[in-house]
Amino acid sequence: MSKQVYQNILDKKTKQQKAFAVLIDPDKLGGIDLQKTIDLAVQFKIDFIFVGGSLVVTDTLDQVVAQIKQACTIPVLLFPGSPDQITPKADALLYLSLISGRNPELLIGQHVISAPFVRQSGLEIISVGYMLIDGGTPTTVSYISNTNPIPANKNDIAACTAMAGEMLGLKLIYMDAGSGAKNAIPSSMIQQVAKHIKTPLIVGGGITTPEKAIENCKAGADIIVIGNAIEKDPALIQKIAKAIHGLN
Ligand code: 1GP
Repeated sequence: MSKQVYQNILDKKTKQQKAFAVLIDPDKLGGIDLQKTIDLAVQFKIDFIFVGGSLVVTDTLDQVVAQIKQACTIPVLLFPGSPDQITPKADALLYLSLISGRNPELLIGQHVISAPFVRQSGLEIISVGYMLIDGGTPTTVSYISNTNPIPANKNDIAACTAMAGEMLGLKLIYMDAGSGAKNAIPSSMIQQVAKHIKTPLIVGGGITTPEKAIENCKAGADIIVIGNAIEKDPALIQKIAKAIHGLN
């Protein structure tokens, strides 16, 4: 099993290079031009493409990943809302444990059930401490996961949760305000978390401007994930890529 994607993330962090990931939700394809998004991602040298969503109700995952892989060499990471959102066509699987919540199914239960299938997939498995942060409005992921997000002003809880995840051996920490969040994660919280961990830090949810992406990178995010805003305006890929890569 290759370890290329995680090594790539670690190398970027070592070189203090900030990265940009575009999130593609297979359910939203009706509204977006996938090929156009891929072309822009290639043109503006996006670092990663995440594919998934908290409620994938269509069966297009396989097809979407195949189309991306055919069109480019950008690493494709699955960001699954449930164990059935897995295809061996991707490069790696973000193997999420929802450490901000207290729903045992999403901490370990579903992992146990899907373990043989996940291993068999041959995907590079990257364990992730996934932390939901209150983004000011109930999101699909908080509803579906049946968990409470960490309050946006509780920086200490976020930092302790991330530290615990790191000490448990999780390879990445992902702070997410949820797709389409009203409020992105406050920079002070990102700063507090980044100060306490060495693990690469992914930040997403409700980021809609290059300014916010820059602010979050400066606060300590290593990878910025944007989905919703790009679905609405694919041209934003250029502006955000310039902003994030301009820091490197
Ligand atoms: C959601 O972090 C991602 O899980 C991206 O969020 O769709 O709001 O950009 P947006």
